Amino acid sequence: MTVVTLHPEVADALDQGRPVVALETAVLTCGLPRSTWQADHGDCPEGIDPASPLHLATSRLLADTVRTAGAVPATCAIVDGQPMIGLDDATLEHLALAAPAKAAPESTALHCAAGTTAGTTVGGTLMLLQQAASIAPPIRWFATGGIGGVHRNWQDHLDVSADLGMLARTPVGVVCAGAKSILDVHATAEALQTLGVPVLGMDTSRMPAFLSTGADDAPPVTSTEHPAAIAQAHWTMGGGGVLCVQDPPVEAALDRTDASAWADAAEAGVSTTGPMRTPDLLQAMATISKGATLQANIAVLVANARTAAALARSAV
Ligand code: PSU
Ligand code: MN
Repeated sequence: MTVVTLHPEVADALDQGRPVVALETAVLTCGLPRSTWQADHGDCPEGIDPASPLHLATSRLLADTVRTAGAVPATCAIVDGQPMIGLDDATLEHLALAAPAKAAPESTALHCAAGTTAGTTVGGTLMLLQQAASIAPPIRWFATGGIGGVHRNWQDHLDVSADLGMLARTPVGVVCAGAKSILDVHATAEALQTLGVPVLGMDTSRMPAFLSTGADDAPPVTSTEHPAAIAQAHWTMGGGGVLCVQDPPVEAALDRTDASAWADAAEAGVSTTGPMRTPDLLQAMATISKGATLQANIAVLVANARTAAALARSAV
């Protein structure tokens, strides 16, 4: 039977009741470029090693951010068929060099059976966390950039991320900047409500738009300063995931009009269906915006990792 491997540092932290934050790796294997930071993208984001491939440098930065914020990073992936929670740097590099693949809820078991290597999506990461909770104290906090959701034009072609279903049934708090702007944000908010996922706004009462702040017509969220207490109550009542949303940091947020024009252009130019749809849309936005979406995406990932660490600390 495939049993998830907990890195000893993560296992010790959980046993001792210290804060742990889970990180996904589909953003590493599929969501970010494999080239180094390019000068024509503008200034290299702070903390990114300009000599390393951007996807690897970002994953390292996220783990460092969690550590600096006082929690233990639990980076998740399927490595040569083995589900792992907590990766050392050599394993992270192995993952970064492997062929791009993502392990989502519908494909995680397939990667395990085939012995392949893949980054876990939000939904895939939640599967690993769920299994880990049967062998160790549960990991309750998890950071990503923007979750998957209901794609635009769902009326013509139904494409809904398996992140949503997995989120609904896994008692973990996911910190994000809403759903990715390449999606139908209103439809995603409705789906979250249908699935019974509380959406808690941190310093915002509107669903953030991933790389820009939530618009006036963005779906309202429950504005709260105490997401950890609400999450705990939700879990005590048998609830599943809780979505904690925050706007991108002010200095990094994209102009809303630009961001929405880039998302529209990406949607119009990408015809991919299936699991590579989201990565292709993100890549198209990065190209069209000459790297501006990459700058913002990295800033959002870092800010969310920091907030998840603060929540994990407040909860222990
Ligand atoms: N957040 C980012 N970039 C990403 C993702 C999240 O800033 O690439 C990934 C997450 O792993 C998320 C996935 O689970 O995109 C959604 O993909 P799909 O729509 O195929 O479910
Ligand atoms: Mn899909």
